[in-house]
Amino acid sequence: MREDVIGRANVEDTPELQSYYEALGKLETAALWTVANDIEPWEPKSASIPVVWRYKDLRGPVLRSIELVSPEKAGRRVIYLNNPGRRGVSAAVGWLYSGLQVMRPGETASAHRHAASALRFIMEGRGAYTIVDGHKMTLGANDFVLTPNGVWHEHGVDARGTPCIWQDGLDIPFVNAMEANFYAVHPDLRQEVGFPVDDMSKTWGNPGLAPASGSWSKPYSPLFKYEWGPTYEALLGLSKSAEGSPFDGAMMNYINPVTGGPVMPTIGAAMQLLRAGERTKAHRHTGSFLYQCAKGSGHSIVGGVRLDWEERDIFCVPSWAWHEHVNASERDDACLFSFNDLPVMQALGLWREEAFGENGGRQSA
Ligand code: 1HN
Repeated sequence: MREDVIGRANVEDTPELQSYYEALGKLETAALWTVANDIEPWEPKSASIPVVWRYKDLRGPVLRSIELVSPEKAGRRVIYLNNPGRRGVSAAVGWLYSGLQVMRPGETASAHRHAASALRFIMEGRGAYTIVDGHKMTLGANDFVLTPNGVWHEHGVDARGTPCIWQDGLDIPFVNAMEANFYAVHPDLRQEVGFPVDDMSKTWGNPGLAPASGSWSKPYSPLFKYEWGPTYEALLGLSKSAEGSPFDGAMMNYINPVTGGPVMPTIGAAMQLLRAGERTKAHRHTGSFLYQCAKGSGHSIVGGVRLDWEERDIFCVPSWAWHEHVNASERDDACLFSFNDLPVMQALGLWREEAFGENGGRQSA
């Protein structure tokens, strides 16, 4: 990028200016032209780096934490994903946090709530449950569950279960950046279960149907849990009956059944199926994505970096990075779970998307 483009800051350093800048600094001020080109880039320049976190490398260390700390002492037993460009804000990509939480049979974590919104995507184990606002839900592999902002929640694993690992996703770096985070521990450390187990799935999780007498006006989805079985069936149906997206294959958004919109005000989520041999076109958009491979294997090219993935691997797509996905198998489909900050981008008028080849086919700067 040329620095001398008209309208861009291009002031040479002189000793006189240096002492002027120092004098301004003493007044807690600075000259805009010294930072203008950085704070006003031509297009988004993500500090996040494309990363793949491989489960075969992470699973051992995550299970090892069981021997080293208890959920009581640690608060929660989580190994979080650190993007090298975002260590300062503990983000896995952009303003999104993620970690792998592990619980042993019989363990519980105390109830709490926070202003940040959270989700879980179950990776392995039997017997996990979560209680969200008095609603208890059983959790199995590839189930997706919400703990929306401000809502009491706690997790555990039945004594007859197996060690369970799930991916947590939160907008905590974003909420911290907004300087709006609150955290509270439940006064009783646990909540009463106030409803039949899995009642929200039975009430709100019926395709094409909504309860005639039910009403829901909270800003998040009443369907707290999205099970893998019906999700995969829906993707298979879509993949056979429609072309889907050239950039994402057969992709379904998890939605709030009341509004048709995203599951939570700040976080959206989706599951996509890449058919055997499918290779998508490249595009880029504002907003950050974290993916987890729920089924199959393949690779994605993100910002010019090839990220190979297989089941349970997690990878990120930073804002405005070109990306495309490839299902390596000629026989089996591959499924990618993802969550993102698109609801924020859209609500704030910051959403932009570009297909590769548009705009003169430029590669990302
Ligand atoms: C949290 O509340 C959970 O509820 C997991 O299990 C991870 C990371 C940062 C802040 C709060 C949980 C979290 C978290």
